[in-house]
Amino acid sequence: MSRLVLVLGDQLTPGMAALKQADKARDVVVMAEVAAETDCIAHHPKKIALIFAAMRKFARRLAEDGWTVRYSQLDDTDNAGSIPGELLRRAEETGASEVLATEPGDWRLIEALQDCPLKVRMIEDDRFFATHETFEGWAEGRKSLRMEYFYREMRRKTGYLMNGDAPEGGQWNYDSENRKPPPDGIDHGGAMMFTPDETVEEVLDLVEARFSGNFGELRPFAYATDTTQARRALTHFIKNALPQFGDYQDAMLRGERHLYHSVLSPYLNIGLLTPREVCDAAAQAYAEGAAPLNAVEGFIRQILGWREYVRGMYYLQGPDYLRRNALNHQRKLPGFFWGAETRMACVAHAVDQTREDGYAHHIQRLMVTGNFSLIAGLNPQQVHEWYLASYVDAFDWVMAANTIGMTQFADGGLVASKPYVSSGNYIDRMSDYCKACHYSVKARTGEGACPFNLLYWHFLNRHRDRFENNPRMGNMYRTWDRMDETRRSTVLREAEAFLDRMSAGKTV
Ligand code: FAD
Ligand code: DLZ
Ligand code: SF4
Repeated sequence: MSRLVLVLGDQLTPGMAALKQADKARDVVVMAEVAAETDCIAHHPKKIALIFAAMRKFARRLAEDGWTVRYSQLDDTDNAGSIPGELLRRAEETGASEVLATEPGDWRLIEALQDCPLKVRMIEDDRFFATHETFEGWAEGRKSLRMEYFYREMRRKTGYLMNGDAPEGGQWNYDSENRKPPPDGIDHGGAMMFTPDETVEEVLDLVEARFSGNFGELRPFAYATDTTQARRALTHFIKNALPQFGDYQDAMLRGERHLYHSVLSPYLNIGLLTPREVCDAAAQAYAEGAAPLNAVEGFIRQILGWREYVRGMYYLQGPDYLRRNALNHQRKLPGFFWGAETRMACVAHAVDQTREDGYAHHIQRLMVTGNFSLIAGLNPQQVHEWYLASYVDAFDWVMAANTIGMTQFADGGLVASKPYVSSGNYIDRMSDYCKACHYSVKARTGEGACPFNLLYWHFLNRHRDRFENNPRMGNMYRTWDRMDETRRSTVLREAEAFLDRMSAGKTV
């Protein structure tokens, strides 16, 4: 009897684990655009378009490759509306009673498949360098689960940038060379973009009709939607941006949406590219002398280190991780995250770019919106949902440790050894935002003082019990304690006033 082979919208890789175990001659591939996935959160329209267009092209590719594919479009009249519903419908049609599924990247969907009345065999997703067993083995018995140690083990395991047992160049990490402020000009036009083809145009019309109320602009749409295009984007990045990736990794510029970042996360996360081919391409550029070590090590660390680590943490920590709120932050997300006016140029710029592209680079996510959310005490679950809804590359498995852990410290310090908080100084050093801001980054208090300056101290003060003995934060508390009493109380009073105005919906 035939079996059903489930391929989800972020599993668009020819050698997916479930496909590997299936029999092309008798099994039936099921792919479905369903309301339960589009509506579980108000996704950015570009994300829905990217996924549907890439799904449709991937289904065609599988069919050309000899697979029997049953594909449901969102507006098909008999669409059952959910992944388990579609599996049941296809099981009735084909007489299949068993499903092969590659493990989804989201506890919600894992649980939905476990509850499905059909027999579902879930197979681990093997597109990653580290299996669940590898990660669990690494984590077992450790007091600290820091990424850096995991990354070193992955370097040894894969051999990337290794000379026998030693790291290439003698160091594991070249970040000290990677914190240059933004350059005056950029000699790179950004990531490769693509003109929509017929399939993409059809999907854009569907998404426009159904999802134009969601936060985010649909057009112009220029993401790659198949592997051929994604590989061109990879080659373009390796040649044009990778050599500078390290130097300006932390920089932010108003006129430069991508700087030297790759914009490959959407393709990696839905399966158009594999992490191995991306790391291979970077390592090869280094071997050929086309990119320096600080750039290639920095880039490979993002994928072999961070990406694998956040995935490992997601499965290791289980579904409850998403509900953590160690700092008990309860403030509601202000309207300017959804596009209402704000006078903070850095936040306005990150949010505008996110609305337009469904993309912002790492430092914008970490040190602008993430940092602001943390120092303002926003509720981490609402913050997580904002990122999940707003980015084309957002999936639960990759976000949880970044939002709940890295940026909001809501896991109490599992991922980050100290909270990623900064005053306006850091943003001023690494960007050109402050030059165009209503607020003054130099002003610590008073009319026009940068809100990051006020909230930074407010955060440290309100969480003193938790952080003052953290060895990496002692200096911050010593600086705070050295300020005179009047200044400290002014900072706290002005920070409170700012938060009150923000929560009352006033333009801040
Ligand atoms: P580059 O800077 O070119 O980096 C190369 C690749 O490394 C990325 O494509 C990505 O696959 C990987 N990578 C880099 N940093 C991380 C990281 N911290 N965690 C996991 N992978 C990483 N990444 C997502 O893929 N999806 C998300 O939903 C997401 N949400 C985030 C939310 C917050 C609050 C923060 C701080 C980070 C988040 N990241 C997320 C990680 C990172 O910001 C993005 O991967 C990166 O900005 C994608 O752009 P890029 O492809 O140009 O990355
Ligand atoms: C994100 C997404 C969306 C918007 N729509 C679909 C869909 O209609 N069908 C589908 O198979 N997958 C979709 N996805 C991706 C899933 O939500 C994703 O597989 C899970 O969140 C697990 O990562
Ligand atoms: Fe952001 Fe403050 Fe700089 Fe304005 S002055 S851009 S709010 S850091």
